[in-house]
Amino acid sequence: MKCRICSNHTEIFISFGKMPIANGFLLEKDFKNEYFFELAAVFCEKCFTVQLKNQPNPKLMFHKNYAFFSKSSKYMQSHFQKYAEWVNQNYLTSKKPFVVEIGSNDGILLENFSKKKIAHLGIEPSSNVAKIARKNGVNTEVNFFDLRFAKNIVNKYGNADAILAANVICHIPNLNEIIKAVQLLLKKDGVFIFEDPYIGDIIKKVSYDQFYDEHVFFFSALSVQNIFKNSDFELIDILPQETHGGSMRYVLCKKGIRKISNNVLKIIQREKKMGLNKKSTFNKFKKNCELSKKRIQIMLKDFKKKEKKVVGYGATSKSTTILNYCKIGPDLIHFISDTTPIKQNKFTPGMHIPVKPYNEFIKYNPDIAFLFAWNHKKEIENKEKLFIKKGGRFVCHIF
Ligand code: DWN
Ligand code: SAH
Repeated sequence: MKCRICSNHTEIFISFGKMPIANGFLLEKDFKNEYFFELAAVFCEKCFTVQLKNQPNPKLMFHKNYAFFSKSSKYMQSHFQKYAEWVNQNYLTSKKPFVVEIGSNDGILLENFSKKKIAHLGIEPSSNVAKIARKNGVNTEVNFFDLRFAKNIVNKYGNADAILAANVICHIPNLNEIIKAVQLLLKKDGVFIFEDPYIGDIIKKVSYDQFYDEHVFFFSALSVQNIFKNSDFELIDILPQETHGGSMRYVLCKKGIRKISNNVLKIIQREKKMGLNKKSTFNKFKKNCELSKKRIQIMLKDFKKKEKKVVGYGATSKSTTILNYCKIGPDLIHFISDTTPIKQNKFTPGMHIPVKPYNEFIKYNPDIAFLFAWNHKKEIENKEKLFIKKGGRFVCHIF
């Protein structure tokens, strides 16, 4: 296929096989109409982006019943509070700043600006999560962010001092158009800041479960520099984040406006050493995914033989890739507990494991919990001290 960024020819380095919509939790009556596509990834040897070969239509993923609510993690709430403070202190210098967020979900980040009475706008296509944001005082427009919509925003609200995004730029396939939209919406001296799961961490940890329908791009500093090469923007800072199993925050502004931090060169050099610009790195990653798959299958079959009570913890989007790639069904994992009401009493996409409310986890008293929400390990282990004390074990494909 052609690279979405530079039109270079690319080839698949890994296929995870047939996959359903990662957040498409469903009822038994809908099993027969379930949607599947091939989840495969390519690496562009020219601009160094990793991307999905096919991505389902965004309307199949982001809609009035979107199943992910950002505020389901306390740790993420504090992360976004700090993110907002950092933006406020470093980048909001005008008298009456205006902050725009792309993919604002339930308002987890923008509520921190709203509380300080700072003018803000969230752009969020999933109306159910947007409704919660509005209820909490976060000004939100229900729409996909694109060039046409950016023009509407400029007309209605004016230009922005800062455009923020977390875990969403990697979701949007027409990224070249998004850059034009950001260019149009931002003030001359404004900043564009986004953070997403980092391909360097994915390679190192073999966290292949970051590959699912919503994540169409996997960025590195090297690829971000190339992606913005032909725009008005330059990369002025890069800040590693612990969130979502290892993320990277990128700060961009119009060329020549601000000083470029030493972090940029440092991280780019580190990435070259890691081989994030080489196809062979991704071929090796594929082999590591296959090994991880075998290990997980052997482990779960062994638990079954020993008649252990095994459940899943956190019906994450990521779990859809693990379950379908490793062919793990309800015979190996009896149910998955999750605190999100819209997921409960439904089945997981593709492998159809029941999803139950959190209190079922406590009632069932399992021997083993597969930690699908491994990125929230610290928060969850803290909450589950009793489970661990009673001999309960968390397992995962990562550790
Ligand atoms: O990029 C994305 C990130 C930001 O969020 C989206 N495309 C979709 C989503 O990915 P995810 O579903 O993999 O995210 P999480 O944050 O790993 O999901 C955690 C899940 O676990 C939620 O459904 C809530 C649940 N949970 C729980 O049951 N008990 C979470 C915690 C912390 C808990 O204690
Ligand atoms: N920023 C939040 C939510 C991430 S999940 C966080 O970090 O927790 C991704 C969100 O982006 C979803 O709420 C989804 O509806 C939204 N989204 C997807 N495509 C979008 C687009 N083109 N424009 C704006 N938001 C989008």
